[in-house]
Amino acid sequence: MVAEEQNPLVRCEVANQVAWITLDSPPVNALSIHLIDDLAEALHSAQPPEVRAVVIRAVPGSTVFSAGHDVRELPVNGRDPLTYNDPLRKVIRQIEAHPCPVVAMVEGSVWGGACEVVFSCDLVVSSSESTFALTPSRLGVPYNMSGILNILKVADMHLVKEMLFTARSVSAAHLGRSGVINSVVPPAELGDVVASMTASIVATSPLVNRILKEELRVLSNAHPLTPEAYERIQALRREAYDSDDYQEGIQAFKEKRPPVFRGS
Ligand code: YXS
Repeated sequence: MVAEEQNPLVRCEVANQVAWITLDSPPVNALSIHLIDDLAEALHSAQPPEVRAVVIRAVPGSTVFSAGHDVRELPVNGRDPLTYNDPLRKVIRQIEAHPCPVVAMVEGSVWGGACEVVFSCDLVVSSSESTFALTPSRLGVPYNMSGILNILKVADMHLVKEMLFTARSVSAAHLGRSGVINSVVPPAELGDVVASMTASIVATSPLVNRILKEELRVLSNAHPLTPEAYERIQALRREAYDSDDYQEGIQAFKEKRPPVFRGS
């Protein structure tokens, strides 16, 4: 719930059956529990029939779309940092289950879990000046299975491995050429391109869009996974979040210094 006494970190305005949801948590839209609660509330309020399309954006002119998971809220006591009920996981599932097409309108740089939020939207329109970085290996974080699957749904394996293993920023143009981003446009055209796309969505059947979106979600998640395979991946992830590298990654971030990983 958006608490009355707190300034909501997310705004939602509806016009012409399009819900414009703006992340507004300076300085970097870190995906904190508070921001995600407000984003969840905004998504919950933006429903048919008043709404037929949703846009998630940052404040116009932002240099950072979102810095990803709030590092200050990552556990450092041997607990899995990205479990089913982690706020980031919850809001990504909410975007995937939303009955309307959700468009990510990206300006500024996108980091870590915020890349997955963007990639989990149904369509992505990005400023040509934007960059995207997947940073688990720079923080020592064992990204979770659903998150990795969501990234693999939109990007080829070599691109995913490049982004994960290097933690380097990749340009919107590169992701556009790779089919990860639907449209890469000059910053000045971003608003018009998104408005045109959402107007086309609004003009189609909301019933068919809702059904097709859920059909695509179910089909894209249809992966047979044996209990043994699940347990093996969980054991690997535990090896990471129980490691000194995990502690070092988060401590280095907090101390604003490069991490020194020792692989244990
Ligand atoms: O020092 P103050 O108090 O002013 O705070 C600084 C930063 O510490 C803070 N901040 C964050 N706080 C929590 N969580 C974050 N993710 C985060 N990012 C930044 O914001 C204040 C301004 O940051 P500063 O001075 O660095 O601003 P800048 O404009 O020079 O640089 C902006 C960024 C976003 C390029 C830079 O802050 C940055 O590289 N942030 C970390 C991006 C990142 O690695 N995100 C991944 C988070 S972890 C996550 O999403 C997943 C769990 S995973 O790791 O698996 O991908």
